Amino acid sequence: MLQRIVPLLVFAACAADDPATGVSAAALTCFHTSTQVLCASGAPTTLADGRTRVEDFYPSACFDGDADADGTPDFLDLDFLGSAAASAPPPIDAARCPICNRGPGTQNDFRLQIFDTAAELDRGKVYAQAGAQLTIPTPQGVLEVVTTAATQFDDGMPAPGAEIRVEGTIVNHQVEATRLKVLCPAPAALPPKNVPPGATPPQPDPSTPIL
Ligand SMILES: [Ca+2]
Repeated sequence: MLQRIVPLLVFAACAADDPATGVSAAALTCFHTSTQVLCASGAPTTLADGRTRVEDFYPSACFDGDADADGTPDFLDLDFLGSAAASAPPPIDAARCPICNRGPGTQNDFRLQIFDTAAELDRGKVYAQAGAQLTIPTPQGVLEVVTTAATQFDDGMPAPGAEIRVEGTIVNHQVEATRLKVLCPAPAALPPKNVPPGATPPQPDPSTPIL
């Protein structure tokens, strides 16, 4: 019996974080600004600002994995859902990018229903924001959502990194939101000066508009 237990203990010790520091291996370090989410590759210690700097700004700055090594962090990656890596619990790291568990489905679970010109996005993640326009990645491309003076906002305002629910009408290849609910708010926006020069926005694949 002991022989069966020992290998498990060894595995657990390898997979767990260093209890002395709470640090786990991170493929990417991500930064939330008022217009987009940007990520830098590599271990946190290779960043000019260092891990302590990231922890100071958490969750606006956070560490994350990249299970399929496509440059998009797990917390934003639609491909990550359903993968073998997704079924394993993520490493425990105090500065790991937050996971959104509110609303229908699970994080990264993109859900869009279209009936004629009516659109209902049950769950989507805001990648980028330009004024009233929000860019949401989907498995087939990107969805553009635009808010207006008539949009009813529930539970806060959307921003890059937020998980949202939208009801609206398709107008000019965009979903004009009549109602927008924030399932999980975005972290506070970092000033651009706090983002390392090497950080770049994850590129949705494909990146073509779906409407
Ligand atoms: Ca990825």
